This record gives sequence, structure tokens and C-alpha cells, in this order.
Amino acid sequence: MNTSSYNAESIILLEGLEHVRKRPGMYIGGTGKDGLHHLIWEIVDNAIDEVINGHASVVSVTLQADGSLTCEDNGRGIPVDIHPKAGRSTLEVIFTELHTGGKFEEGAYKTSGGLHGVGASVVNALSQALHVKVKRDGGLYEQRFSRGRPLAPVARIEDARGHGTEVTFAPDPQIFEDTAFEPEEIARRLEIKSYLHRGVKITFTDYSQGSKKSQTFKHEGGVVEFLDDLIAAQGRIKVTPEIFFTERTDDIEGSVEIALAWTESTQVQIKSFVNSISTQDGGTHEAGFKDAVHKAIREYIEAHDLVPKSLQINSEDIREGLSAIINLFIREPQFQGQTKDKLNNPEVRGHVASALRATLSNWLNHNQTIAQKIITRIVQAARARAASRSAIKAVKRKTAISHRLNLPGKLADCASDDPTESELFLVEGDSAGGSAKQGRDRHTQAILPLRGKVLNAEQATLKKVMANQELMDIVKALGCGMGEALDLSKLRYHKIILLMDADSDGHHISTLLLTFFYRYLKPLILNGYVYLAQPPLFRVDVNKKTYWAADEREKARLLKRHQSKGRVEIQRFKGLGEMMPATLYKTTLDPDSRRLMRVQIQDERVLETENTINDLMGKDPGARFIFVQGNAHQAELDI
Ligand code: 1YM
Repeated sequence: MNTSSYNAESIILLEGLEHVRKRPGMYIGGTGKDGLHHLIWEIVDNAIDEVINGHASVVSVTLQADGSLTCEDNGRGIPVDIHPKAGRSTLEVIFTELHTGGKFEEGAYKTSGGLHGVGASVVNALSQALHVKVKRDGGLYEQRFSRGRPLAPVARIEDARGHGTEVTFAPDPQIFEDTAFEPEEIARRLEIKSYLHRGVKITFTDYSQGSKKSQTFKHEGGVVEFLDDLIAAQGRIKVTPEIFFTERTDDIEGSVEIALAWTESTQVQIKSFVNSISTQDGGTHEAGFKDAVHKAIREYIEAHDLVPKSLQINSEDIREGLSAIINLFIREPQFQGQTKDKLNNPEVRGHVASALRATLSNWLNHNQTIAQKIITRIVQAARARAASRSAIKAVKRKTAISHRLNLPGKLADCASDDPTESELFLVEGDSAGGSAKQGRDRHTQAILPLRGKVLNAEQATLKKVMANQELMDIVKALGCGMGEALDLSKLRYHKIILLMDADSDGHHISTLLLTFFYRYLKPLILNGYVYLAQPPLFRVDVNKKTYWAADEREKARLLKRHQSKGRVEIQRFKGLGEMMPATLYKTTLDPDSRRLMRVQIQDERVLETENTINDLMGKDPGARFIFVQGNAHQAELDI
């Protein structure tokens, strides 16, 4: 049998599949990494539906050694009987006709992703090979396809007990830039799905790395467990141990589940999913969620007369420390924005709000002890905000005064007042600060020595941050204000360079400073104004010639290259303070020979970083950098 159709009728069908192959982006969003993985979720969602509908208990996903992917469930098995309207098996119709969803819509067939218009036939059209095995009615049936075309009708292979469906497919290299699935991405998404469909057991087996690796995901607690795990992983503390949960299912509107809890953190974290796809940029479902939280809390506060009349509570205060998961399934999600990460369906706002508002009010009223703790947390947020509002005004007022008048005493400023050529070095310790002051180019280089421990801005309130002398000196020196009051046009230096010892203390201080920059001076990072200096760790002298090495690897390289040339002497610097001013200039300050690393946020997705930074800084201030450090200048130092 060749790959052409085996009967005349299927010719018309090919038009639909040809369209999928011509315009894959319309069906799976693109042919890059995301589009490729989309194929998996289409098949996996069909298997999960079978579990949700009570016909299957396990979904297993296997990444095969040859790069193909298998998904299997122990459900009823896709029907293999001849479909009366089509004259072909139901299985074949499902895998070759577009929008099979529509055809079976009237039936009880509810899908985990709303009713997807796409699905199995799209995956089939975009696979160079696809193989379906079905066990049902006492037999094992199979059918094979290539690029969407059946190679033969479905056939009964043998007698078999049990029931279920198994689909194996290999994405088409004619369609995808790269057909290699990423096991980490698959595992991550499967785990999320196991939280979003509570109780569903999903196994993942990976043969792609040479050996077998297996994982099982199952979360009986669903989104409540998801939220609890997330809060714990971030090292946050809940205001009360209880997590609020509500759900609502409606044939037309779809289903929504919400879990929420207030934490002691000042950050808000709302993670939302639509048809198990993460909506990083929020949208109408998050808007409805916020409406409802706001109204329910306000109502409770008013009914119980809990807040002093003099204290203004706004929606930011209400949301401070709030962590939530919103899990929405709807029929026709419309996504918006460049990365399609924002939900745009206008009707959803009201649906989500009405699903949440009354149940949240009810919960608060029936759990007064919990409610009391939550309101106390909100009042605390409002008080802190009132205090910091006046503090921010003070920063604004101070920094608004023409520069120089208000500069910190420890700052050795540069002569130039052209920000584009001016550089500010934040230097650890007075002794290193002294060397830097002596060694610098006074025209363009300013030095601000920092003393002692830097406050961890991730765990401190704004008020605490504003009371911290070291951090406020930095803000004063920069001249641009901070937080909501930041004004880039007032920035006095276009290079802000962190100069720390190359040891773990220095590393720790850099991390804390970057955390402060990230939280309160983010535009400076986003605009590429923040750098890390790279002072050398070793001085290597060979025959009166001096070389510098930033780390062990460089030292080893230098030794290999120059060892044969004569007597070698190696000096390890304990700290910047030991370096002679001229040496410090040559190795670390001089724009012609120094190395700088620009601080960047790891991913364009600032939100993701937001989570990472919480993950790392919330728990362990000594945690490693969350930033990629692009090399701005990579010259070998050779003086
Ligand atoms: C590995 C992927 O697709 N499983 C699956 C799909 C179906 C059924 C069972 C099923 C559904 C129904 C009746 C029903 C599908 N059936 C259809 C259609 N796993 C996977 N397991 N019998 C079996 O909904 O009535 C579409 S998908 F259209 F035939 F009903």
C-alpha cells in the first residue's frame, strides 16, 4: 500500500489537512518549540478527558528513544466502528477530519480544553508518521497514517482484553524547524496538568536521554495543593493555614476553580490558566477575580466596622500578599498580546467574578477568625503604604532638588555632569573604596563605598528599605528617585557598576544589591545601565611580565601558555583593598582594559523572573544570581 488515499472519498478530506500543513500556525500557533509541543497537549488532553469523564484512571506519556511520542490511556478506546455518515471508521474520521469537535458536539463529549476545534487530526496532519492502537470490544485495532493520510483502514489485529487508546506520532521535519521534544518542558506541563485536573494520574517516561527515566504526577488536592506547594516553595508564610477554594461548572460558561490565600509577603501572585495554558499576562479572568476579591473584602470590612475611619484602604492594600490560582476551562478562548498570554473574552470577567464573590463573602462570614487575620493583614498593608507614601514623597522632594546639593557624604563624585559618560562604582568596603577613589579617572568615574551588610529588599517592607542608609545613599547618588517616583531623565550616571570582591561575601552583596535594583530601580536594569565589574583574582608574573586572571580557569590557561617562558609567580588577591590604586585602575576601572558584565533579566518574560527572584531571595539571600551576565567586554588582560 502506498501513501496515497485508499478510497476516493478521502480526497476531499485532504483539502482540510493540506490547509493545516500549509498554515500550521493557524492551528498550533507556530512551528517553533511551542508549536511542536502543542501537538503533545492536543493528544494528552483527549486522554485526560477520558479520565475526567470517569472512563479511565491513568494517562501515560512516553518520549521514545527515536524522538517519537506515545500517549496512552486506559479509557473506552476510540470507537472503531463504521461511522454511518462518513462510511469510514469513527477513528479515521477523528484523525482525518478537521473540527471533529463540532461533529460530536451534541454528544456528551466534554473536553478538558473546552471543545477544541483542532485536535487529533491536526496532530496527524503535522506528523510524518502516526500510529493509533485501540483496545475495545475484545480486540486490538490499529491504523497508521503518514502526514495525515491513512495508509490503510483500521484493522483488527488480534483478540485482546481490556480497553484503551494509544497514539504514537513523530512530528514532520518538513513542518517543524526542530522536531526534538524537550523532556523538561513535557514534565513541567504534565505536572501542571495534574494539579489542574485533580486526581488524574499522569506518568511520564523518558527514553530520549539514553536511559529510562520515569515520573508520576498525581495531586488529589488540585489547585489548593498547587497553591500550597507554590507558597511553600517560595518560602512565603500564609496569614492563616487555610486556603479558600471555590469552583463552578456550567455547560455554557465552562468551568472555573479558584484557590487563594493571603501571605506575609508584600508581593501579589496570581497564576492563571485557561484550558490548562498559563496566561502570564492575565486578562479578563484575572480582572473578574480582582473585582470579586475587592468587593467581598470591602463588604466584609463595612459590615463588621473593622477599620478606623481615618485609614484609607485601596485595592492594592487588599491584594498585598495575595497568592491565587485561577483554573479556567472555556470553549472558545481568545488570546491577545504578542505572546498570546492574555485572555480577552469579555464575558469571562463577569462569570469569574460571580463565581467567586458570593462564595468568598460566605467563607469570610462563616470563618470569622480567619477573616479577622486577613483583615488585620490588609490594615497592616494600608498603614505601611500610608507611611511609605510620605516617604516616597520625601525621596521625590529630595531628589528633585538640583543634584550635587543632596549627594551622600561618602560619594566621591566625578567632575563631568554628562550622564552618558559618567560612571558610578558601588564599592564594597572602605579600603577598596579608598583605592578606587585614588585610582579612578576623576572626570568620569564616581565612587560610592558601601559599608556593612546590605538589606535584603525582597524581605523588607518599603518603609524599612527607605530607612536603610546604604540603599538610600545609592538612590541619592543616582539622582533618579526610586519605585513609583523613578524618573530616568534625572539619572546621573549611565553606567552603574557593582565592584565587589571575587569571593562569596562579594557575591552575596552583589546579589542583595541586584535584588534592591530589581525591586525598586528596575528600569535601570531594563535599560542596560547596571553592570558587574570583574576584578582579577590572580596576578601571574612571568619574567617581569604581569598577567591577570579572573578565575581559576583563566589562571590555568595563562600558566599553560606562559609557563615555559621562565620563573612564574602567582599572587592571589584576598580583596580589592589589597590592590594598589594603579593596579585597580588598570585591571578593573580602565574602560580600555577592564571587563564589565551587563546585568540582564534572564528572560524577556519579566514575570517569570519575578517568580524566580522570589524563589531565590525569599528563601535564601545567598542564592545564586538570577541574572544572566552578558559579557560587555572580553579582552584578555595583558599588561
Ligand atoms: C491517547 C489519546 O484520544 N482517548 C479517547 C478518545 C475518545 C474516547 C475515548 C471515546 C469517547 C467517546 C466514546 C465519547 C474519543 N472519542 C471521540 C469520539 N487518547 C484518546 N478515549 N468512546 C470513546 O465521547 O462518546 C473523540 S475522542 F468522537 F469518537 F467520540
